[in-house]
Order: sequence, then C-alpha cells, then structure tokens
Amino acid sequence: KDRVKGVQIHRPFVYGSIAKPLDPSNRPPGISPEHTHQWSVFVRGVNDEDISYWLKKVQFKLHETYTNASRMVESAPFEVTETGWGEFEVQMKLYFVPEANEKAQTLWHALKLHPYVGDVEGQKERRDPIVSQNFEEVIFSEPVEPFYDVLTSG
Ligand code: SLL
Repeated sequence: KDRVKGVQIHRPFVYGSIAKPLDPSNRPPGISPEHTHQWSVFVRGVNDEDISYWLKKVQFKLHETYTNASRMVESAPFEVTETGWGEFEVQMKLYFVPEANEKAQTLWHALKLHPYVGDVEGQKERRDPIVSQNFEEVIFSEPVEPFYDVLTSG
C-alpha cells in the first residue's frame, strides 16, 4: 500500500484511571470482602471526542489476581471497571483500525486508588474519586493512503 510521504498525523487521547472507595453501607452485591475500591481504567478522546475512527480496540491486562486478567474491549467506551484492594500496573494495548495497517502500541498505567499522603484527610471525608490520567498522542507517520483519507475526512 502507498504511504503518504512526508506526512505525520497526530491524534491526542487520554488514558488513565478513576477510583473511589466503596461506601461500606452500600457495597455492590457479591464482591469480595477485601475489596475496598471500585475503579475504571480507560482510553478515550480528549473531552470525550470520538476516537473510534482510528482506535479499533484496547486490550487491558490486569493484575494476575483478577479472573480473566486480559480484557479485550472491542468498541467505545474503551474501559474496564472492577473492584479491588490493591494498586498495580495496567497494560493497555491499543489496536488501530484495519485501514491503518499499523502495529498495536502498548502503554502502561499505574492504577491509583489512594490519594496523595498530603491530602488523605480531605479525601477520606469527601470520598472524592482519585483520578490519574495522562494526555498522550499517537503519531501516524506516513500513513497509508486509505488511512490518510479516514484521518482527514470529517
Ligand atoms: C499489591 N502488588 O500488593 C500489588 C498487587 C493486586 C490487586 C495488587 C485483587 C482483586 C481480586 C486486587 O485488588 N488485586 O482478587 O479479585 O498491592
């Protein structure tokens, strides 16, 4: 396939996690008594912009303490929600749409459940969600022509 020479196309996205302590008086049914938090890990567009025209699916690899630790999310929203007790590194493998003709790219994210030590008191009282996210961009360098069309139309 012909590549569009000398062209780089950047697409911004956000990846990360959001977690909140479970309310002891209102726990979801059927979860392990050791679990202290509910969390989600995600890949999404900036301001929730649609990114599914270039991102096909995301494989999230959770800690091996989880059943079916490898979770493939085939459509938006690209996220996994779970409960648990511990922090760990989540592997996120981004698969691009077939027109892209690009290899998958892997990112790592440290799932964060606990607030920074300096703010423990405030967070405890308010049960604020703990958000840890990064802005990133994927660079498609000399995209193949059909993908260039996808990226630049609309
Ligand atoms: C730690 N190294 O010790 C980390 C591991 C694992 C977190 C954290 C288990 C959930 C389940 C869970 O929360 N694992 O067993 O269903 O802090």
